[in-house]
Amino acid sequence: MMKTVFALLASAALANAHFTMQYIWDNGVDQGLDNYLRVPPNNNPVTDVTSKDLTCNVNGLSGASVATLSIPAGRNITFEWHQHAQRTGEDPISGGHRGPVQVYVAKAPSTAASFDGQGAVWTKIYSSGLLNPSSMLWATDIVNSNGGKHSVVIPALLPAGEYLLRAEIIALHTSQTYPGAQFYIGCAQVKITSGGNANPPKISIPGTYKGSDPGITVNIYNNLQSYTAPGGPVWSG
Ligand SMILES: *[C@@H]1O[C@H](CO)[C@@H](O)[C@H](O)[C@H]1NC(C)=O
Ligand SMILES: [Cu+2]
Repeated sequence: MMKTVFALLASAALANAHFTMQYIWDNGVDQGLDNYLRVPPNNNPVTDVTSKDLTCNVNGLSGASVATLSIPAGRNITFEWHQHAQRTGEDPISGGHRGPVQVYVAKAPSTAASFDGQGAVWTKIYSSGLLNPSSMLWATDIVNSNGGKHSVVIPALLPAGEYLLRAEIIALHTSQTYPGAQFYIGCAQVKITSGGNANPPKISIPGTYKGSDPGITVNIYNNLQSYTAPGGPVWSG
Protein backbone atom coordinates (compact mmCIF):
# COMPACT_ATOMS: atom_id res chain seq x y z
CA MET A 1 0.00 0.00 0.00
CA MET A 2 2.70 2.50 1.00
CA LYS A 3 4.72 1.46 -2.01
CA THR A 4 1.81 2.28 -4.32
CA VAL A 5 1.32 5.67 -2.68
CA PHE A 6 4.99 6.50 -3.06
CA ALA A 7 5.02 5.35 -6.67
CA LEU A 8 1.99 7.53 -7.41
CA LEU A 9 3.54 10.52 -5.66
CA ALA A 10 6.79 10.04 -7.54
CA SER A 11 5.13 9.87 -10.96
CA ALA A 12 2.88 12.84 -10.12
CA ALA A 13 5.94 14.85 -9.11
CA LEU A 14 7.63 14.02 -12.42
CA ALA A 15 4.57 14.99 -14.46
CA ASN A 16 4.24 18.21 -12.46
CA ALA A 17 7.81 19.16 -13.21
CA HIS A 18 7.18 19.57 -16.96
CA PHE A 19 5.59 22.44 -18.86
CA THR A 20 4.36 23.74 -22.23
CA MET A 21 4.04 27.06 -24.04
CA GLN A 22 0.44 28.19 -23.60
CA TYR A 23 0.15 31.85 -24.55
CA ILE A 24 1.80 34.46 -26.70
CA TRP A 25 1.46 38.19 -26.17
CA ASP A 26 1.71 40.75 -28.98
CA ASN A 27 3.12 44.09 -27.75
CA GLY A 28 1.79 43.32 -24.28
CA VAL A 29 -1.64 42.05 -25.42
CA ASP A 30 -2.49 38.49 -24.37
CA GLN A 31 -3.61 36.45 -27.40
CA GLY A 32 -5.43 33.78 -25.35
CA LEU A 33 -4.84 30.18 -24.35
CA ASP A 34 -3.19 28.11 -27.11
CA ASN A 35 -4.07 30.61 -29.86
CA TYR A 36 -1.54 30.66 -32.76
CA LEU A 37 0.38 27.78 -31.10
CA ARG A 38 1.14 24.23 -32.21
CA VAL A 39 0.08 22.46 -29.03
CA PRO A 40 1.84 19.19 -28.11
CA PRO A 41 -0.15 16.23 -26.66
CA ASN A 42 1.41 16.58 -23.19
CA ASN A 43 4.03 18.51 -21.21
CA ASN A 44 6.88 16.01 -21.59
CA PRO A 45 10.21 17.31 -22.88
CA VAL A 46 12.04 16.16 -26.01
CA THR A 47 15.43 14.59 -25.20
CA ASP A 48 16.60 13.18 -28.59
CA VAL A 49 18.29 16.02 -30.51
CA THR A 50 18.08 14.04 -33.77
CA SER A 51 14.27 13.74 -33.58
CA LYS A 52 11.94 15.85 -35.69
CA ASP A 53 10.15 16.51 -32.42
CA LEU A 54 13.01 18.95 -31.73
CA THR A 55 11.59 21.27 -34.40
CA CYS A 56 8.22 22.17 -32.92
CA ASN A 57 7.61 19.51 -30.25
CA VAL A 58 5.55 16.31 -30.67
CA ASN A 59 2.98 16.50 -33.51
CA GLY A 60 4.50 19.87 -34.41
CA LEU A 61 5.37 19.38 -38.08
CA SER A 62 2.17 21.01 -39.29
CA GLY A 63 -0.27 23.56 -37.95
CA ALA A 64 -3.16 23.03 -40.31
CA SER A 65 -5.74 23.77 -37.60
CA VAL A 66 -3.75 26.60 -36.05
CA ALA A 67 -4.44 30.27 -36.87
CA THR A 68 -1.61 32.62 -37.88
CA LEU A 69 -1.11 35.96 -36.11
CA SER A 70 -0.46 39.01 -38.33
CA ILE A 71 2.21 41.39 -37.02
CA PRO A 72 4.62 43.91 -38.50
CA ALA A 73 8.33 43.24 -37.87
CA GLY A 74 9.58 45.05 -34.79
CA ARG A 75 6.81 43.74 -32.52
CA ASN A 76 7.58 42.65 -28.97
CA ILE A 77 6.39 39.05 -28.65
CA THR A 78 6.09 37.46 -25.22
CA PHE A 79 5.94 33.69 -24.72
CA GLU A 80 4.27 32.29 -21.59
CA TRP A 81 4.81 28.77 -20.27
CA HIS A 82 3.08 26.75 -17.54
CA GLN A 83 3.20 23.30 -16.04
CA HIS A 84 -0.56 22.89 -16.50
CA ALA A 85 -3.23 24.64 -18.54
CA GLN A 86 -3.71 27.37 -15.97
CA ARG A 87 -2.27 30.50 -14.40
CA THR A 88 -2.60 29.38 -10.79
CA GLY A 89 0.52 30.92 -9.36
CA GLU A 90 2.40 27.64 -9.07
CA ASP A 91 6.02 27.87 -10.20
CA PRO A 92 5.34 28.36 -13.95
CA ILE A 93 8.11 26.09 -15.24
CA SER A 94 9.18 24.50 -11.91
CA GLY A 95 12.17 25.92 -10.05
CA GLY A 96 14.31 22.81 -10.42
CA HIS A 97 14.46 23.33 -14.18
CA ARG A 98 17.58 25.40 -14.83
CA GLY A 99 19.01 26.32 -18.20
CA PRO A 100 18.91 28.63 -21.21
CA VAL A 101 15.98 30.27 -22.97
CA GLN A 102 16.28 30.76 -26.74
CA VAL A 103 14.07 31.97 -29.60
CA TYR A 104 14.39 31.15 -33.30
CA VAL A 105 12.45 32.19 -36.42
CA ALA A 106 12.01 30.35 -39.74
CA LYS A 107 10.41 31.78 -42.87
CA ALA A 108 7.89 29.49 -44.54
CA PRO A 109 8.10 29.01 -48.32
CA SER A 110 4.31 29.49 -48.38
CA THR A 111 2.07 29.41 -45.31
CA ALA A 112 3.22 29.03 -41.71
CA ALA A 113 0.41 26.50 -41.16
CA SER A 114 1.83 24.12 -43.78
CA PHE A 115 5.51 24.61 -42.88
CA ASP A 116 7.36 21.69 -41.26
CA GLY A 117 10.46 23.70 -40.35
CA GLN A 118 12.90 21.13 -41.75
CA GLY A 119 16.28 22.02 -43.23
CA ALA A 120 18.59 24.99 -42.64
CA VAL A 121 15.80 27.51 -42.05
CA TRP A 122 16.17 28.65 -38.39
CA THR A 123 17.70 31.95 -37.26
CA LYS A 124 18.41 32.52 -33.58
CA ILE A 125 17.09 35.88 -32.42
CA TYR A 126 17.37 35.50 -28.63
CA SER A 127 19.44 33.56 -26.14
CA SER A 128 19.84 33.92 -22.39
CA GLY A 129 21.69 31.37 -20.27
CA LEU A 130 23.77 31.39 -17.09
CA LEU A 131 23.30 34.92 -15.73
CA ASN A 132 25.28 34.63 -12.50
CA PRO A 133 27.59 31.62 -11.92
CA SER A 134 28.18 32.25 -8.22
CA SER A 135 24.48 32.36 -7.37
CA MET A 136 23.63 29.84 -10.13
CA LEU A 137 21.08 32.24 -11.59
CA TRP A 138 19.76 31.02 -14.94
CA ALA A 139 17.44 32.50 -17.56
CA THR A 140 14.86 29.97 -16.37
CA ASP A 141 14.87 31.56 -12.89
CA ILE A 142 13.82 34.84 -14.50
CA VAL A 143 11.04 33.06 -16.43
CA ASN A 144 9.77 31.51 -13.18
CA SER A 145 9.78 34.81 -11.33
CA ASN A 146 8.12 36.54 -14.31
CA GLY A 147 4.97 34.40 -14.40
CA GLY A 148 6.38 32.03 -17.03
CA LYS A 149 7.08 34.82 -19.51
CA HIS A 150 10.00 35.95 -21.65
CA SER A 151 9.99 38.39 -24.55
CA VAL A 152 11.75 39.04 -27.83
CA VAL A 153 11.55 41.86 -30.35
CA ILE A 154 11.06 40.51 -33.88
CA PRO A 155 13.99 42.05 -35.85
CA ALA A 156 12.77 44.84 -38.13
CA LEU A 157 15.03 43.66 -40.95
CA LEU A 158 13.28 40.29 -41.36
CA PRO A 159 11.51 40.07 -44.72
CA ALA A 160 7.73 40.06 -44.80
CA GLY A 161 6.12 36.63 -45.03
CA GLU A 162 4.81 33.79 -42.90
CA TYR A 163 7.03 32.42 -40.15
CA LEU A 164 7.30 29.94 -37.36
CA LEU A 165 8.52 31.41 -34.08
CA ARG A 166 10.19 28.70 -32.01
CA ALA A 167 10.97 29.26 -28.34
CA GLU A 168 13.04 26.73 -26.45
CA ILE A 169 13.80 26.22 -22.79
CA ILE A 170 16.50 23.63 -22.07
CA ALA A 171 16.42 22.13 -18.57
CA LEU A 172 19.85 20.93 -17.50
CA HIS A 173 19.20 19.30 -14.12
CA THR A 174 19.81 15.80 -15.55
CA SER A 175 22.19 16.63 -18.42
CA GLN A 176 25.45 15.12 -17.10
CA THR A 177 25.04 12.39 -19.70
CA TYR A 178 23.23 12.28 -23.05
CA PRO A 179 20.31 11.94 -23.45
CA GLY A 180 19.51 13.92 -20.33
CA ALA A 181 18.95 17.56 -21.21
CA GLN A 182 15.23 18.31 -21.51
CA PHE A 183 14.07 20.41 -24.46
CA TYR A 184 10.80 22.27 -23.94
CA ILE A 185 9.67 23.68 -27.27
CA GLY A 186 6.81 25.85 -28.40
CA CYS A 187 6.10 27.08 -31.94
CA ALA A 188 3.83 29.97 -32.89
CA GLN A 189 2.61 30.86 -36.39
CA VAL A 190 2.94 34.49 -37.45
CA LYS A 191 2.62 36.52 -40.63
CA ILE A 192 5.04 39.43 -40.76
CA THR A 193 3.12 41.99 -42.78
CA SER A 194 5.94 44.47 -43.30
CA GLY A 195 9.63 43.99 -42.77
CA GLY A 196 13.07 44.42 -44.29
CA ASN A 197 15.27 42.51 -46.69
CA ALA A 198 17.89 40.77 -44.51
CA ASN A 199 19.14 37.27 -45.29
CA PRO A 200 20.21 36.11 -41.81
CA PRO A 201 22.34 33.01 -40.98
CA LYS A 202 20.36 29.78 -40.54
CA ILE A 203 20.73 26.41 -38.83
CA SER A 204 18.80 23.12 -38.93
CA ILE A 205 16.61 21.92 -36.06
CA PRO A 206 17.13 18.98 -35.83
CA GLY A 207 20.57 18.82 -37.42
CA THR A 208 22.78 21.44 -35.82
CA TYR A 209 22.45 20.37 -32.19
CA LYS A 210 24.66 17.40 -31.17
CA GLY A 211 24.41 15.29 -28.05
CA SER A 212 28.07 16.15 -27.41
CA ASP A 213 27.54 19.94 -27.51
CA PRO A 214 28.89 21.53 -24.31
CA GLY A 215 25.53 23.25 -23.87
CA ILE A 216 23.64 19.94 -24.06
CA THR A 217 25.82 17.48 -22.13
CA VAL A 218 26.96 19.47 -19.11
CA ASN A 219 27.06 19.19 -15.32
CA ILE A 220 25.61 22.45 -14.02
CA TYR A 221 26.17 21.46 -10.37
CA ASN A 222 29.98 21.39 -10.48
CA ASN A 223 30.98 25.04 -10.12
CA LEU A 224 30.09 25.85 -13.75
CA GLN A 225 31.58 29.27 -14.58
CA SER A 226 30.24 29.82 -18.07
CA TYR A 227 27.71 28.27 -20.38
CA THR A 228 27.48 28.16 -24.17
CA ALA A 229 23.99 27.41 -25.44
CA PRO A 230 23.66 25.21 -28.54
CA GLY A 231 22.84 26.66 -31.95
CA GLY A 232 25.51 29.37 -32.31
CA PRO A 233 25.28 33.13 -31.86
CA VAL A 234 22.22 35.34 -31.89
CA TRP A 235 21.48 37.31 -35.06
CA SER A 236 20.20 40.65 -33.92
CA GLY A 237 19.23 42.07 -37.29
C1 LIG B 1 8.23 43.41 -24.16
O1 LIG B 1 6.99 43.26 -23.48
C2 LIG B 1 7.13 42.80 -22.14
C3 LIG B 1 5.76 42.50 -21.60
O2 LIG B 1 4.86 43.51 -21.90
C4 LIG B 1 7.91 43.83 -21.33
O3 LIG B 1 8.07 43.38 -20.02
C5 LIG B 1 9.28 44.03 -21.98
O4 LIG B 1 9.98 45.04 -21.30
C6 LIG B 1 9.12 44.41 -23.44
N1 LIG B 1 10.44 44.44 -24.08
C7 LIG B 1 10.82 45.42 -24.86
C8 LIG B 1 12.21 45.33 -25.41
O5 LIG B 1 10.10 46.35 -25.15
CU1 LIG C 1 10.17 18.56 -16.10
